[in-house]
Amino acid sequence: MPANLPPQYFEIEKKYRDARDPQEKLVYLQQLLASIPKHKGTEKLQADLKSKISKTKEAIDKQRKTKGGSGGTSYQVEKQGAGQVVLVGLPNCGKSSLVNILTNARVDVGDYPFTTKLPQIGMIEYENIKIQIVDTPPFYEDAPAWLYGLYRNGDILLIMLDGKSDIEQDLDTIKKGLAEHNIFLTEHEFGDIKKSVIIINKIDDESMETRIRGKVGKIGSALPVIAISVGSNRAIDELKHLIFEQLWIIRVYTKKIGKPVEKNEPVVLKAGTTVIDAAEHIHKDFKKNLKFARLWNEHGFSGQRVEKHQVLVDEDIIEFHT
Ligand SMILES: Nc1nc2c(ncn2[C@@H]2O[C@H](COP(=O)(O)OP(=O)(O)OP(=O)(O)O)[C@@H](O)[C@H]2O)c(=O)[nH]1
Ligand SMILES: [Mg+2]
Repeated sequence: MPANLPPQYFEIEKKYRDARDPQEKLVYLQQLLASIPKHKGTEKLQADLKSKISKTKEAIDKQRKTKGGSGGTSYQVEKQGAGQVVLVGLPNCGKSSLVNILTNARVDVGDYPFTTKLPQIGMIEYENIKIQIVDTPPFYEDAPAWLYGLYRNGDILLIMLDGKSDIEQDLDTIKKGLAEHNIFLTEHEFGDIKKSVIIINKIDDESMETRIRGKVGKIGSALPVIAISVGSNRAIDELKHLIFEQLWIIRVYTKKIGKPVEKNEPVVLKAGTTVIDAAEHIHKDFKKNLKFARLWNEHGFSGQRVEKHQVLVDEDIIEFHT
């Protein structure tokens, strides 16, 4: 065994030895390779690890083929509610714990990686609407194609990082892996640009929050970032609000002429929707026959007539006159 291996190497090696699943083993082998200093003294160890990595990849491929081929299994989640948000994160960062705290779903949580094997769904109640959240198996190199399919289908990706780990490196790993599948989090010449929110989990107390502050600034230049703790219930309501904001949706209440408004069942529309678009969304005939509308909101409207191209905002109350 070459000298000068960092203590982290031995911690990962122990996890590698305890791992049963080949996908789990692959993650640890890749972490082991990344953790060793690259110099002459470690060349043999690097070669050994690379050989183990390729053998493990072969074993995973074989396993997939015997289960019906890598393209054979597909897990898609039909959208429900006002929007679909999909979790993306390395093993053990707390994805399933978040789904449990945000929804009534009870998904398995474990202090070992690869607890989640298949997508799981929960509904987040945000004020008077429901937002669908999809818990996913962990992100890793060579993850099955359907996992990327789940990511592509989401209206927003919630990129979750473990605040106790190296968040810059983990975010980099995720971004690179997504980019290899043409999924980009920020402006790019081609491929899907996914709206995303970065969640740094396990920021359990003030001192951790102070420690992480500098890093948050660094990684969050282009994307919204929020530090939370599922374990200590920190910033969970703020996260819900951020998810709602990032979905770019508005809730509009329609009222019958001369009747009071009911606020429990809003119509959910895309931000930027106009009066006429809303009329069409609600009923094709409304659009055809619309003469004008009246609007109420907290920004100065109290039943005034508005034009068809008036842009609606969240919580507008609208009365269609046909
Ligand atoms: N300290 C601390 N631990 C947490 C927090 N959130 C989750 N954990 C713990 O982290 C471990 C992993 O949690 P999971 O929710 O299973 O993580 P996951 O990302 O779903 O894991 P995989 O399904 O394997 O990808 C569990 O032991 C949780 O109790 C947190 O905010 N603080
Ligand atoms: Mg999980």
